[in-house]
Amino acid sequence: MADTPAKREIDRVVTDELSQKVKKAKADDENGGGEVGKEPECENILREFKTSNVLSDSAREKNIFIHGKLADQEAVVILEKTPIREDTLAELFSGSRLKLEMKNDIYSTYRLQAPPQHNEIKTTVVCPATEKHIKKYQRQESFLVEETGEDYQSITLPYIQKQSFSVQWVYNILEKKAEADRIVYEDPDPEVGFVLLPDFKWDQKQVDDLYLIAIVHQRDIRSLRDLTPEHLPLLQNIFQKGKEAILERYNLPASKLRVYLHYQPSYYHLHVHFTKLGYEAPGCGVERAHLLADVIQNLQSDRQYYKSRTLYFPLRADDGLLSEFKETGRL
Ligand code: M7G
Repeated sequence: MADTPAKREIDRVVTDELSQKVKKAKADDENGGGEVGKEPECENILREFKTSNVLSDSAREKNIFIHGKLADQEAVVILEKTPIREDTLAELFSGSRLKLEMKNDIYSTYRLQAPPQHNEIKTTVVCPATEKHIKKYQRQESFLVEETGEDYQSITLPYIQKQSFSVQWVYNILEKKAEADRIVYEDPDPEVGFVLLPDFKWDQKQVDDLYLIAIVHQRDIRSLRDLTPEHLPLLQNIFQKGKEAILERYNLPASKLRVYLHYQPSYYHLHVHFTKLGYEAPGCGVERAHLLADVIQNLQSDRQYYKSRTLYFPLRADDGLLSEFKETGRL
């Protein structure tokens, strides 16, 4: 990809936008207080965005995934309407314009035009986006795959060694080259240490959809399949300190958290998801999420658990790994 001034500007703005968000003050209750509108304004790089096609959208989730071009580079833009927060209601009621749609007896419907600060759309930009990113966000049928320990060695491992997403963004976080001001907690120990920070799916405006990830400092653990009892101190450390940090920062006790790993993950550098219980985060279903508490117990009771057990996971219709499973007659 040519390193043009336009590309450098997009890289700079995208990186800044992802990393410059002001560190959120401790939320004072479960609904989340927090700072709003303190992010620095930046140039509107999306003015130049040229839509190619809509990859998927959802009226219920109020989001849309768009494929297009930004300064001649492939890009994916994700737009998502954010939840209405209780602490904004007073301003919303007093500061909005109201247009009557219809009135009938005791019923009336309106279109409320909120003041700009209460009318934000969470926007994620992936640029330059690879073919794999475009596929990741495209609506697709899924198929459940059954992977034995041998299948992992002979099919999955060779595939992910040549085909997986870059984890440069992970290294940027670990090396404080990006998102350093968003870190909620860090244990710098090279063996059992990790960085805990908001997942970029979470706008941090309300605790109701809390989503953080703990990224381990060790760089050679790809996924669940690499875990052995030697990793128990690491996993227990993430579990314990992650829960403490979330209680401290967001006033959310462990009994309100869903702490899990994905199999298959999108990014093969071990990380743990912390989401609020009750929030249906994408990928929290039983076919993909493995509770960290279960992972720890499984390794305690069987050293070979994740080497030998058959694991099940969904793959999308156009996933290259699915083709490999089909070609070897495993599906
Ligand atoms: P995963 O289980 O590998 O895959 O999780 P998934 O994306 O299919 O769930 C990786 C997690 O990292 C996801 O929850 C992503 O939303 C999150 N994530 C991905 N990127 C590229 C970033 C990033 O640049 N910054 C942050 N903070 N989170 C990210």
